[in-house]
Amino acid sequence: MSDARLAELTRCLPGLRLLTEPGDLEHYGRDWTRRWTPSPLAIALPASIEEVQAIVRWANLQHVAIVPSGGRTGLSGGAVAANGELVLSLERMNRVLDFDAVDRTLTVQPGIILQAVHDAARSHGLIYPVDFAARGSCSIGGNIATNAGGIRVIRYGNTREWIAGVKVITGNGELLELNRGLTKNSSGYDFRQLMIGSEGTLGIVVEATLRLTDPPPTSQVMLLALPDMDALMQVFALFRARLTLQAFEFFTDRALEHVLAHGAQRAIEGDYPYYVVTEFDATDERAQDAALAAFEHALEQGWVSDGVIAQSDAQAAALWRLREGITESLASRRPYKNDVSVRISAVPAFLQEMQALLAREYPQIEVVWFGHIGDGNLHINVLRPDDLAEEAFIAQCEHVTKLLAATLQRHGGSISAEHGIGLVKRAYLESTRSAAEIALMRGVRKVFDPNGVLNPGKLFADG
Ligand code: 2HG
Ligand code: ZN
Repeated sequence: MSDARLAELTRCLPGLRLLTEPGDLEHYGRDWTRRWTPSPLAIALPASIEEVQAIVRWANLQHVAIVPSGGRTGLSGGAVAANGELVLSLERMNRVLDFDAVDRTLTVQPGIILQAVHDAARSHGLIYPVDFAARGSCSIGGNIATNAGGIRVIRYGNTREWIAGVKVITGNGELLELNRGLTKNSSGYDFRQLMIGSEGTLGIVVEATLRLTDPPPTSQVMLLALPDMDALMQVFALFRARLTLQAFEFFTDRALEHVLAHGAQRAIEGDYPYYVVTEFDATDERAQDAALAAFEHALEQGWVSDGVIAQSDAQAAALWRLREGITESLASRRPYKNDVSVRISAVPAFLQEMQALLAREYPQIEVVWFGHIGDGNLHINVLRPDDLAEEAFIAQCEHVTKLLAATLQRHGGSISAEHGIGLVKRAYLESTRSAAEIALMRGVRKVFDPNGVLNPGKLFADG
């Protein structure tokens, strides 16, 4: 190990697992954005809170930046290490530490994969309700760092709602035990909530206590084909009024083409421009009849052109795949992504303006939309044409993002709904947060991380 800083780290922590092979640097230095060339100094894989703490203290003394790292499924570059940082991977700290049946909490290490959290909760007859397609590879620490949302937000809210306590190591190397699982705690600033969504810039999550809840009643999954965009919010209002929704997701015909080409099964014959996958409580016959009645009403009104209801778990999974498989089906194209939100009531007006903007600004470019329309959250994936160079493509997308940010600002929306700001959306933070807010955010960062060792350059340019 030729680097003197790494030699010092090994001297402080002789048992620490450190990786410096080029393959490892590349693997751990990037996330799903694939836009930056990974170039970390090394990868540290601590196995305990004490090791994390010692690494942060070392980083302060040696002036080394740390990139906290979970499953690296992020889409905003929050876990990218492209500037000689030390990647602090929490993947070895991946155990369930405790289940408390009275508190209904599960205490876990940060590197645990979301799917393993789901399985552990289920093994106790409960659920951890935050869920999304990356469940098999994302980690709970990363979910907390980005306040991850997903497909059940409409029913259960974001990650924020489910964190009863966190232990973090601040940029100073201090261990904070925040909220300790309390349901009620009116004792001043809630630093737990401040940590959630801070993208690794205030502290490193080293343990989390998750709230669990009862499993939802039996549900049904429906796929609907819609004739136009206006119908989308009509169907949403109707279904929300008549049914108890667990999810309400939409995608376009272009998105469907990609998932089908990627191996998913077609569920509705014919071509329609928009589709909805919805899941709702269907406890008894009355609830199922209500769903059919809602569907028929939507058909009569002309808001829905066709639909299927899953008759088995396998069919429900196949319908879900049409929505959840979209990101993976596009991944090889390395799309430029926008992840925006407005209040639900502002969706129709925003969609109209956004549609016009995208049609005008991307005339020759394929744009795929989908998302959590019931939360006012849209994902826009822009695909680079083969004959357009990467740099020119990104420049064009950045230009459109600026216009989109201005449109969002007019509608009171956000440039990042659930993926975080990271590196990708850093330049647009001002469209969502006021100058006064950003100044305070920087001030808070200084308090928790005075030397700026935690994920510098993410969220906002340091300085
Ligand atoms: C989803 O909703 C994820 O599937 C990914 O947030 C969205 O790939 C995307 O743009
Ligand atoms: Zn999403």
